[in-house]
Amino acid sequence: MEGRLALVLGIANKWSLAYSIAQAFAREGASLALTYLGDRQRAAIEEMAQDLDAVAILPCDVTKDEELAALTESLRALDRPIDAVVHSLAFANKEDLTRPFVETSRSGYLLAQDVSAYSLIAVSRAVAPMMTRGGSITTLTYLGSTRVVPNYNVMGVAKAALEAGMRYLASELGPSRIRVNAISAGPVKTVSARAIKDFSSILDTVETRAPLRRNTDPDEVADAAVFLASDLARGVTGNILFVDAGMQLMGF
Ligand code: IMJ
Repeated sequence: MEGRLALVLGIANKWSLAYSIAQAFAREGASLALTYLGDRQRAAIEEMAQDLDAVAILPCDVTKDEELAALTESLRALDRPIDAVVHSLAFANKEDLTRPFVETSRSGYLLAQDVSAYSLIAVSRAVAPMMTRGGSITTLTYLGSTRVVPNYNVMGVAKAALEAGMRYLASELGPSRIRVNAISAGPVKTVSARAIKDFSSILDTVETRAPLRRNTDPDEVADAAVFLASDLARGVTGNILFVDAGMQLMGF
């Protein structure tokens, strides 16, 4: 990844998958641009950005068109092509991940779709003009898009939309030599996952049942992200790469 520039969205703290991914890109020689949500997170990621030798730390609330427009301008000002984009962000209201799915409110549904699915389209549009030598866009998804996972609820519907959006973007951006893929990661104990009821029992189940008999390591997800962004994956677009110790295979 020497000489390449990667934009990583979604680092909230040092447990974020986006942080593991940024570290792997840095290890492989890429330059990094990072985005954060709100002033509180700027302080939180500043130190990580320094360790990563990031060339830019930019604000980006993906629900705000003005911030996306400002992101485009800040990236344009870097005056160098962007080669890789990693979209690693999602949000749903806590109550929509705990109460029965049938109780999902219209506003909760729209919020989950806006942050977790529409944002891939909006970010792609914002950065594509700088991807002048082609490149790759990678998003993070989860099995709950296609299978029912207890409590995943409105996020499952958002991930289904995210994956479909990924395929349409892959089709449309392919002629510009931009590949678009998703990584479907197994459960990882991030801060956003820790908030989830019975998460430890989900991790225990994976350890017992997954073909590799263990959970997913964030570094495995990060290495897969480097692969997808690299020339090694030059023929891969519109794909979902499962990095989940094989859990996705199991029917029983
Ligand atoms: C999330 C909810 C329910 C079950 C879950 C998860 N399982 C896994 C996750 C089994 C692995 C984590 N995941 C894949 C997510 O996409 C999480 C998204 C998320 C988490 C929160 C928690 C705090 C909050 N809103 C959230 N929005 C999205 O307030």
